[in-house]
Amino acid sequence: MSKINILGDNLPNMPWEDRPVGSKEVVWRYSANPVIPRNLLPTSNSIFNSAVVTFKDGYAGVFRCDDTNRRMRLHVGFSKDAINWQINEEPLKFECDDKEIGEWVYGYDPRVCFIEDRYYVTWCNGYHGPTIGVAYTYDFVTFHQLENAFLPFNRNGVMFPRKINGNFAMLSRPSDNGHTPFGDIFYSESPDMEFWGKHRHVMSPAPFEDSAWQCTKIGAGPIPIETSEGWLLIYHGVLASCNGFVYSFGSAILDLEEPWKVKYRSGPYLISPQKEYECMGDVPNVCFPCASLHDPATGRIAIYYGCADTVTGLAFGYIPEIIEFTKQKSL
Ligand code: BMA
Repeated sequence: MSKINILGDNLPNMPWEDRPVGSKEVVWRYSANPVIPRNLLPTSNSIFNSAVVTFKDGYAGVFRCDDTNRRMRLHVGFSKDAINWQINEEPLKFECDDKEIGEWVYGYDPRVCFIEDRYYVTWCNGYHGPTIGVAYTYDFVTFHQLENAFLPFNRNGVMFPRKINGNFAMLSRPSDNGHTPFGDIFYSESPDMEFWGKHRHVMSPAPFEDSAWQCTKIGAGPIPIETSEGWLLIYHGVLASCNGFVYSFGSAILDLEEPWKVKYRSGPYLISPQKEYECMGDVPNVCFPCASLHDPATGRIAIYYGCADTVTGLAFGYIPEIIEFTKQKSL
């Protein structure tokens, strides 16, 4: 395997557990999963599909906490080790210059991306149906909400960690106002984080015959990771089974300067719902990744994923191995 260059700051203290002895899995689960229980807050029904990043000398995150009214809310949290989290009991409140945009309806499935000097949050924002909300923060205390990136209906807005072709760049997944039985990943650019255009198609669901776990719809997961092989994208894929949707995740490698061009895409999944906490919960059979941490020096990656729309799990791997797997098993 030739040496792969991975971008990002080194993170020697990131969460980690070695591959279990005898395991041949490319990505393996943390033995202490789930890392965030559903009732971490007195008012939480479930905590899942959440975003974590490095912040100061530790970590911060934006968490999807559905409350016991079953309202979808975002909460800020902090951690020293990225495993044990203190999540604010009060939901996150965005400051917004525009009253109409700033009116809170619901929010879920956040992603957080550090670009240049600040952290951007994107989430599925209720505005006459789901669309992509955008905000930024420097300190995880004050959040400034910007214009919604797209028209409804859209989900899974995931930013790239640097400008591409001089513009901010985002993946998204146009959808419908229900549980969307279709879905392709698209790419868009913006010069100012307000006006989005230059929309390009990235990928469609795979043919059932080739890779059934991703044959109904797909959506970007964590922030893509820049490597000398291209952007490593972890994404979820959905199979419509006779028992409902099944959410797994796999990997793709996108061209560095034209990320709508897919270089490789894994046929087999990396993780599919198999453990009890992934198969049982409010929505059974869901593994839904929204964030990762990585250490370029060792190639380690920790992937945070929602389990059964109820709790949050962690999985580990080595980026060079995931890239090799993606290339070798590409569709
Ligand atoms: C999707 C989103 C996710 C959820 C998944 C499975 O449409 O709503 O938040 O994890 O369905 O219910």
